[in-house]
Amino acid sequence: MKPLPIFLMLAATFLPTAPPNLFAQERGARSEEPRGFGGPIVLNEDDKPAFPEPPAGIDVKREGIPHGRLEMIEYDSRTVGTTRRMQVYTPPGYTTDEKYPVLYLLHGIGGDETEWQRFASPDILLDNLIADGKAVPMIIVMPNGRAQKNDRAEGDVFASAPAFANFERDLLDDVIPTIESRYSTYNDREHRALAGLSMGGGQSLNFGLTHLDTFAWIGAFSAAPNTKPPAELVPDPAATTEQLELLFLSCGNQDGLIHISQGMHAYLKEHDVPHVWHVDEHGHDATHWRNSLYHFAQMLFE
Ligand code: FER
Repeated sequence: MKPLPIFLMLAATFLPTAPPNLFAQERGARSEEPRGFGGPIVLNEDDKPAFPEPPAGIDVKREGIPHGRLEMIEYDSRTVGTTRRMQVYTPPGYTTDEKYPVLYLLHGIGGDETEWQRFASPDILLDNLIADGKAVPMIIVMPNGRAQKNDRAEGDVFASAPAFANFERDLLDDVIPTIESRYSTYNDREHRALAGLSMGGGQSLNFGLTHLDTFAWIGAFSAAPNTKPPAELVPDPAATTEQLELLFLSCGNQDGLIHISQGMHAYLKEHDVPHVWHVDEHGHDATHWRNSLYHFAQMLFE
């Protein structure tokens, strides 16, 4: 038997019941949402919601409103040396007569380019927000953040952590140029957002905060331990503040990884870097990620 990943051993120590099954999500079982891992959880005074709970049905398809389109595309990655896949949402009425901002939306350690689809239906969620005038029409790109030749979420998914770091070059050198050559996009930092869940949240902070020349809008939902130390990501708080349009940090108060987000929040607060700090009542789960996307998307590109 292979040795257990360290986090599973830790989780087994802290959790009263069996560790959450990361792969329950793989089977699309939304009802089996893990309630967080890693622990113990110590909450601080300002670990509070910045937004109310969203109404029910935020990503339920509505008839009688315009719908966007979701497509799977392929691109040649020079970084990985393979043909890779990503999903692209184009908003209702998408036309090459106009230009659109782009949100790059990253998945977690057990997922791939289809994972967001299992947690939230981002396409339907955006259709609904746009119909209600709550979000601007935007393109959403859901790439595969595991930049290695076999990028399937197979075997010990924690062994692929280095590939999540390699994705920085794939994103900057391959994914973004592909999107900007094939779609009608604005190609400047003010019109690019980077956000993700868990491992993808860590990637968004690691890549976004060190490439503010590329992204002005950054979101991390339940950022994972791949997040680099805050002082490394924000060595010059005044310069970061100057460039950022939005830095959005969210986490559930039942998520055993909350110390990662708390550490980032504490550093930003201490150094007066404006950011959204949203702690809700959820865990390391689909509801937290779906709701975070709902709140984050409404703040983008305004
Ligand atoms: C870890 C615990 C969790 C870790 C990554 C994760 C790299 C990611 C979880 C997810 O993406 O859901 O120790 O280390």
